[in-house]
Amino acid sequence: MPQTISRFSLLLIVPLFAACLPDNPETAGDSDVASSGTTSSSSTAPPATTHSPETTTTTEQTTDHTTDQSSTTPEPSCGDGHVDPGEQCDLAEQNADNGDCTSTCQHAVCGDGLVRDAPQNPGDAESCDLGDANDGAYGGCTPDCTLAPYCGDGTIEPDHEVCEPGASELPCTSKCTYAGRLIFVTSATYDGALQMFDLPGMSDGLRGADTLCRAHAEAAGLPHHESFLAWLSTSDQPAPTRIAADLNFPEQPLQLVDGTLVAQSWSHLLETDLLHPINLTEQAESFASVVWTGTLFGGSPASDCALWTSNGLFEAGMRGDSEKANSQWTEKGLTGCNAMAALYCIQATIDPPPDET
Ligand SMILES: [Ca+2]
Ligand SMILES: [Ca+2]
Ligand SMILES: [Ca+2]
Repeated sequence: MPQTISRFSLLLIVPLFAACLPDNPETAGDSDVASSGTTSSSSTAPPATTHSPETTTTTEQTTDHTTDQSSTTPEPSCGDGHVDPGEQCDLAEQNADNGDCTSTCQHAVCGDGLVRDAPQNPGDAESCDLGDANDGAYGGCTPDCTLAPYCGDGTIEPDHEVCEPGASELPCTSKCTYAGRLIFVTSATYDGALQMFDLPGMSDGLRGADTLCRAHAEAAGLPHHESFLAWLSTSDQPAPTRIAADLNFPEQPLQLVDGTLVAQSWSHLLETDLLHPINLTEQAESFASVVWTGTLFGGSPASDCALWTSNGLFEAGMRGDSEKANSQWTEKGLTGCNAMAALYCIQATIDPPPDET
């Protein structure tokens, strides 16, 4: 009987104990939060934070020490006076692009694009070096690094020069052209009415023709384009007289825009046949054309299409021929003013000629 009681009392105690268990999960939860909070607090503890800067300081000191060691053993380099791998030479401070050893520590050679001076060994010196372009073309450099033909070498290269400074009869410029005035035949043709009514106060077509010449010269980029005058006469204004009034250096030759000589001087233009027909335009293109001149060979006035104001069939004008070097360059014959013809244009102002040497 007593044992039975004791079992019964145990059965009562277990449910009572179990009744207390629902509180345990809450307790465990509080414990986790408290534990987590404790972990966080310990990770931000002052000792760890204090330790980090000490570690960094130690690393910096080590790095400084390593740098000091490397500066005492320099890396091989171009300019240190020793021929190192990848270098053909090294003359230290004497390395130079015009020297025997280049600034990149390579032997100076013809074809490297650098001009070697070689003052100690003139035979090794180069006059030029255009690298891959050492092809001997005019004005350039030969495969041996000597100068190709150029203006100033004393020899006239006909494909590129009409004269050489100091080696020609007439003064020659530094561009190997004569220091002459330009003359061209216009690349366009006009009828005999050359008057421009938008030019105020004009009583004849001469000024209109001059304006056309200047427009052609300017469009072609010719120097002193504003000074060009038309080789054109009226009965009271012969071309030689009105043009000569504006000429500077009249003793200089006349030449086509490519440098070809036409006349040795202004006076020769009036007195003798041309050295070459005036058959190049302002754009240096050949042009075979009749040309309004109103001027006989020698400079006297001829028929002028009513002062170059008429394009009438029954008015007449004197014309020349751009393919002729004899008197027909200006005096080929009369034709009706309704015909089309070009103009000869002469540069009045030229640069001073170079001193003869
Ligand atoms: Ca070196
Ligand atoms: Ca060279
Ligand atoms: Ca030459």
